[in-house]
Amino acid sequence: MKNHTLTLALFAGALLLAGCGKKDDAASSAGGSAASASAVATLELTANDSMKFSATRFEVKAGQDVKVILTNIGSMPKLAMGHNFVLLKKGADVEAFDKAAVGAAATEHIPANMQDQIIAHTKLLGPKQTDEITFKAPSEPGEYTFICSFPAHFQAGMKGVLVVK
Ligand SMILES: [Cu+2]
Repeated sequence: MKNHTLTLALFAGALLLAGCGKKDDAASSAGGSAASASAVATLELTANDSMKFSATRFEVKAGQDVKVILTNIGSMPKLAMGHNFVLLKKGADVEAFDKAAVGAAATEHIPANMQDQIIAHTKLLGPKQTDEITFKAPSEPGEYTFICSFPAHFQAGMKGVLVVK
């Protein structure tokens, strides 16, 4: 019985890996054509001591290279008011992710066991800090949620959507 469960788990894992690989391939091939047609989409946003992102909606093209620049313009200490930008995959359980993130202080509120739900994320930023990340937009059009995974911030409304056209 145990072996059977383990086999199933391994099989599911292999499927996930295979799925990821395929997606990456699709993204890079789609990105190849998109990149030549369009420049990098640069998304600048700030986060403040009132737990607000300066922008909550961005539009990009499928497979486009995306650069996110997040700046924490607040002045409260990082331990009390840190901010990050975490873009989740389609179908990710945002509520569950956020709950898990609360207990993930050791990894700056990025839950290690839910890395597979993340497309990209910045570092957790203290006051006046900036982080810049680049990634390829998903090849599948749709709406992708981003959040700040610092405890209580998502619940307070620190979230937005990346619309892939
Ligand atoms: Cu925050």
